Amino acid sequence: MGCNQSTSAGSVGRESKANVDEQTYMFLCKVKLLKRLPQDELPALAKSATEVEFKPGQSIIKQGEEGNEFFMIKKGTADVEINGKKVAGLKAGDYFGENALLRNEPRNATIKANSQVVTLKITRQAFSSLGLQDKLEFPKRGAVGGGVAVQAEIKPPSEKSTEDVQLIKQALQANTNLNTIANLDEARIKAMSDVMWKEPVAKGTAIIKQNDLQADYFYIVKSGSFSISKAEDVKEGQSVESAAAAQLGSVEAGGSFGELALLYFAPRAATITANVDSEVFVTARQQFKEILLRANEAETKQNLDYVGRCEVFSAALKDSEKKELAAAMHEMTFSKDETIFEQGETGTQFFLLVEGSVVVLKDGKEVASLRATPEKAPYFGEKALENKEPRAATIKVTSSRARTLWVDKETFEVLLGSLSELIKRGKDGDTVVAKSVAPTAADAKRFGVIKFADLKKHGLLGCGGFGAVELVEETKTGNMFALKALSKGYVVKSGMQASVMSEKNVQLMCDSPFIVKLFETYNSPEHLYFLLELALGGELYATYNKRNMWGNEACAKFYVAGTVLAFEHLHGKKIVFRDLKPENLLLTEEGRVKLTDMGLAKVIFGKTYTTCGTPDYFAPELIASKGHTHAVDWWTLGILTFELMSGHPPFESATPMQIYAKVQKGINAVVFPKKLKGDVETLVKGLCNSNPTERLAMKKGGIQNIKTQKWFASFGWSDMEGLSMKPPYVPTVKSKKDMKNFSANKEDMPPQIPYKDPKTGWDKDFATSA
Ligand code: ISQ
Repeated sequence: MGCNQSTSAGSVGRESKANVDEQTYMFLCKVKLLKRLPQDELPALAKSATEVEFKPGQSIIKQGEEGNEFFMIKKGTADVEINGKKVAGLKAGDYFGENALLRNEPRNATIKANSQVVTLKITRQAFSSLGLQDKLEFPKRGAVGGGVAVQAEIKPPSEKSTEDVQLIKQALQANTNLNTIANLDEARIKAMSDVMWKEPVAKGTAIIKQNDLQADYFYIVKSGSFSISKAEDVKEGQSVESAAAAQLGSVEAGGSFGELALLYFAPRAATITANVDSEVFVTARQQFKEILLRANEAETKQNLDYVGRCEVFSAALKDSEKKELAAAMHEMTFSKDETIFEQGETGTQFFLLVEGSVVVLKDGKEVASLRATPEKAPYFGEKALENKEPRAATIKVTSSRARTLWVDKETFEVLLGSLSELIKRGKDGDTVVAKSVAPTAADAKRFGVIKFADLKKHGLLGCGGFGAVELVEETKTGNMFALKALSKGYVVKSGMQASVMSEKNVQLMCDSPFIVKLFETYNSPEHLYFLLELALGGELYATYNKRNMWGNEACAKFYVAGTVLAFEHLHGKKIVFRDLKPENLLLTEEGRVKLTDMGLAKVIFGKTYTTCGTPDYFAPELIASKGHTHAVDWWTLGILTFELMSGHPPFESATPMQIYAKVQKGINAVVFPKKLKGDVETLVKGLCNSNPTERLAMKKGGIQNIKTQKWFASFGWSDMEGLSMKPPYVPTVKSKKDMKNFSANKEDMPPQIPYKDPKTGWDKDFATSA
């Protein structure tokens, strides 16, 4: 019978022994969190439930208070109140507070009985004394935006009456989601209105289908009406959180839908069907992105102007080269008395001073002073574009603020070639200046040849994303690996061909103890395979959930530091990772951490534009489609730090759009839990600066700015780098075939779609071995 019959602190109401009946068990079967448990665990859990009664008007839980109890309503009704306002009603079969079974977290709503309410209560203590935390399986949070679906068809704009233009304008302004992802000024509204075309939709037509991969359009209803429905619309036993997220209803003339598709490619979240013969105005994602990028063009034009103000560039570079350079230059700002660099340092950056003034100091003596003017952008550090000599002088800011644009030697030479050759050639010369070739997978050091036929499968380690990961043994050597298989049919259907090829190329470039190594790739008629370094300690996300490691500072420091070193390696090769989250960190059997999944990683010089990543970890510039740089990774590091220390990401919300709205408000609007006060808050805020150029590691000092943070004050970075630091947690791994730290759920497996070769040759260079 139940193991916890006493009223625990914080719980109010009259409590009695639970009547462990079929009904309790049936209730538990519907709870989302508990669906992650093996079903045979539920009867024991049902037995631990206690019945608690509440009088009308009594609060069952209170917003802001931390609790360790989960409730299901057996009889009666209750109100859900957020900030004193009723937002929903609950009845028998509904439940709330399931997260309290896992961890302390402030309740996000008050639940108040509005009649005599009988609840069933389960405490965290009961839950964990049954060992259930360990048995829960947590689905990974999926990344979005990776694929490039077949280019959406764009139709010519339709003629629009004054009323149509007005309707479009009002619809765009009224769509709060759209205004979250873009600053819709008059010019952008007009641009969107100009490109939209009209389409009739016959009664009963589903214009958007839930889970549809063809998700490229945004619609405004000109006439008629549409209803919204979701397949997983579970009414009975629905949690408060999912009820709030469902937002089902209808859209009438002047309304709009499908705005998430304007941001990135992701399957549709609901089905939208015409109730009557209707008409819509339509625009495609490509068109929207182009409109947003016009603001970026203005920035590039401004940079081009600055490049033109620099004597050396205006004499040496052709117009096309100046443009290319302007697009690749990054901004860095300094305040008075700061040094931009110091005599004797070795530096790789060349600077243009575009605002403010500086002095040049040699051996402590001022030898020159430089000032940016509308005609002239002084430059310094040009030797860094030639060789890695120590800086010949110190540059110190004398104005209250100085703004610079910088570029490094590698970027410069990959884009344009050697500066001295370009100077020799001059802007009007016609000798060809060779560009240096960016490092590619072809230059990568390989780790020996492993044949597919020599691999023996031992079991499933995981599934999800695009395929399954199996534990395999190279029979000749007894060496163990992880073999990831992707269904070629699914890759093609979801437009992932280019990103899968890039995943392989990028990962082959990596050789770091903090990144899962790629040993071989294979290509079979139905699958592409990645043969990966094995990490039997499990995924960090699952480990944190099972062991409730959230908030453990020693662990967080160790894993965040490992990620910093992984990023140092990647960024050194100009690779931006773009999908940091605890799901993409694995533990080795020793407890060391390794970054995995290069599905969204990419080599970039300058900026890149595809909005992708995992919504909880999206940086503001990704949401605003402004173009992004390596700075997005430092943002995600701040989110990771926050999540590991608190148990949830800072902008967590029920829907992606709600996350984006919070991200746009910024990190300073986030209430930091007590555990995150002080040095860790400073680190998170230094990383999650809304301005990408202001993030720690993007500023002067680079990654060292993170390593020297107070939060890392007593952290042995060289021990960490040298792998001699003792890991704070060592997973149990009994043998080289022990898969107990993994729990693969076959339901998460993506559909295996039969492959029909499109004969484009997209996969011909995939395999490194047969
Ligand atoms: C390495 N070891 C275990 C599991 C894995 C899953 C994905 C990628 C690499 C892995």
